[in-house]
Amino acid sequence: MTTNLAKPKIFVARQIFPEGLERLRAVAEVDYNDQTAPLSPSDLSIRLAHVDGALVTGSEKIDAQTLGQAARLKIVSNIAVGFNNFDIQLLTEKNIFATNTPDVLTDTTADMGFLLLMAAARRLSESEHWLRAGHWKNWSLGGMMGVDIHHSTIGIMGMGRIGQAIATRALAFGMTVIYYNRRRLPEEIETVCQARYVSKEELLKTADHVMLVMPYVPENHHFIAKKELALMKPTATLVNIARGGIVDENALIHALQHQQIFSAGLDVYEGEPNIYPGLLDVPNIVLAPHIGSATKKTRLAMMHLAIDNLLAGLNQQRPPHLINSELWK
Ligand code: 8YV
Repeated sequence: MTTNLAKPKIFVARQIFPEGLERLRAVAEVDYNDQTAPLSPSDLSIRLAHVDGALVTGSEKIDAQTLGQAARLKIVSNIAVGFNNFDIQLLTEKNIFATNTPDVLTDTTADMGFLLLMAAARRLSESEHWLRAGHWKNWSLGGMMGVDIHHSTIGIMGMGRIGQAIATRALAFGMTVIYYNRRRLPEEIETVCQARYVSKEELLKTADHVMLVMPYVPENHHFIAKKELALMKPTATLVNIARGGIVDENALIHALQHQQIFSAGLDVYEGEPNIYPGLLDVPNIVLAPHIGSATKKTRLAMMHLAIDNLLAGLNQQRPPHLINSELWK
C-alpha cells in the first residue's frame, strides 16, 4: 500500500537555474514563471493565491496587494539578502515566514563595492568612453587624472557583513577606515577591521571615499541628499551598492555636475531598472545594472540557500535564515 501525501505547492516567481528547479520539482508541485521579467502585482497576487510557498527575488513586492488572496501561504523566500521588498510586519501578522540569503554573497558584493570605488576614483568608464569615441590622440601629463585610493580614508556607512568585508579589503590598500552604523560595533570587530566609529557628519567631511552598504529602511530614504553631498570633499567619491532609494539621485546629479564631489559609482537606483533622467548624461559616474552579487558561483549559492529556506519552512523546520524569527516558537 502506498501513502499518497499531497506535495506542497510552490510558486517560483522568476527564471532560476535548472538545478534549482529540479530540487523543487522532486518534492513539490511547482508553478514556474520561466521569465526574466517580473510579473505585475496583480498577476503576482493571483499566482500566490493557491500556493504554500514562494521563491521570489528582490524585485517582487510582497505587500498587502500581492498577499491579498494568499490564504495558504506559509513562507516567502527571497533570493537576496536585502528584504526591503517585503512588508515584514504584514507577513508576521499573517503568520508567514520571511527568509533571505545572507553570507553567501558577502565577498562577491564587497568586491563589487571596491570595483566601483576604483573605477569611479580612476575615471575608468569615462576614459573608456573617451577612448572608444576616438579622442585619444596623445598621452598627456595631465590627462584623465583621478584621485588615489591607496593610503586614503574610506568611510563606510553600514558596517554589517558586507561593510566589514570592504573594510578588510581597504586595509590591504593601506587605507584608513572610518565607519558609521546605527550601533557601534563590538571592540573585537573594530579591531579586526581597524575601523574607527564616527558620526555621519564627521564621516562625510573626512572620508576621501564614501561607501554606502546599509539596509534600506524608511529612516534611510535619501540618507544622502543635498545637505550631505555638500559636506563631502570636492575630491571625494560616493559609491552605492545598497539600495537606490538611499541616495537622492537628483541631488547627486547636481553635485557631480558642479564638482561638489569628484565622482560616483552606482550599482543600484531608486526606480530601477529605470534610470533617473539626467544620470546617463553625467560623465563622472560609473553605472552598473545591480550586479553586486552577479557571479555564477554566488548566484547559485543564493538560489540554493533560498531553496533550503523554503523547503525547511514547508517541512515545519526552522528556515536557516528566518527574518521574522518571532514566528518560530
Ligand atoms: C540581488 C541584492 O541580486 O541580495 C541582495 O540584496 O541586492 C542582490 O544580491 C538582488 O536583490 C536580486 O534579488
